[in-house]
Amino acid sequence: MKTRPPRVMGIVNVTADSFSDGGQFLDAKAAIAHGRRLAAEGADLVDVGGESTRPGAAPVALDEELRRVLPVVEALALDGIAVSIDSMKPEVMRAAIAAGAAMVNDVNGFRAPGAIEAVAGSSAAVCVMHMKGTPATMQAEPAYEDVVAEVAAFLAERARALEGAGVAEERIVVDPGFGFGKTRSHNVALMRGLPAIVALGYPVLAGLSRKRTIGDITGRPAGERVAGSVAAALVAVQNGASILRVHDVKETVDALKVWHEFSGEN
Ligand code: HH2
Repeated sequence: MKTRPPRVMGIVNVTADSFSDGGQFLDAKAAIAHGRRLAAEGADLVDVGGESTRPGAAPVALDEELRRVLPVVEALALDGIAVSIDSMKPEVMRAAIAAGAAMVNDVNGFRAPGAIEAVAGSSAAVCVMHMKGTPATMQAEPAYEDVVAEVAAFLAERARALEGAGVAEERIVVDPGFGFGKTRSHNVALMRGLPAIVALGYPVLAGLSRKRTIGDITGRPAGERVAGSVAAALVAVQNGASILRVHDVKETVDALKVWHEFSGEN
């Protein structure tokens, strides 16, 4: 049984090419203002990323990623906002923690050399996500025997690796990585099978906001997937998710309030 209401993580993409909001917040000022807006709308934490992970996205050089994210992390953290850094690069993780980030969100599951070491000595929370392949290749016919079992086994192994390096269990969050090397039917299986991920014993983060599967189900382009995304977020909560990573914070927070009141559940 969950004991706390779900948390909402608002997304700030300091990128030129994110799939739903690329280019909108590439400028530090615009990104900081957006992060503040999301916090004011009720985000419990704000996830700052400087490299798009959309299928086929071009990698971003280390210097450029640091230049994009650090001023944003620093300004939001100084405001007292809980900031998560969305990066696969150990150097970015370290610099963001030094700038005040409270969480490191790695879509690569801390598999890069040095990634575990970058977080181990800090007190930052860590989000370990499952991705099959890399953003460049991940949507090229991803295949699983049993997607839920394979994702759960991966997350358990990565969490053990982090704990082995001294990251306390309480600092770890796991995420099945909706859309990262998954077809629509894999995403559906993971959503229905989410309780098996929850059973690993770590809080589960779910990120479905505006993603292609929502578009496939509704027939809507990325800019018109808010209602579909909110519905997905509620199902994720029903299935045990503790943190929802969303672009549309206000709408998600409203939906959670109504859900909470009517269902009597967290
Ligand atoms: N999804 C995206 C990026 N980071 N992190 C976690 N933990 N879980 C997710 O599902 C997740 C994530 C992709 O969404 P977005 O940031 O909007 O797009 P882009 O990668 O194109 O910037």
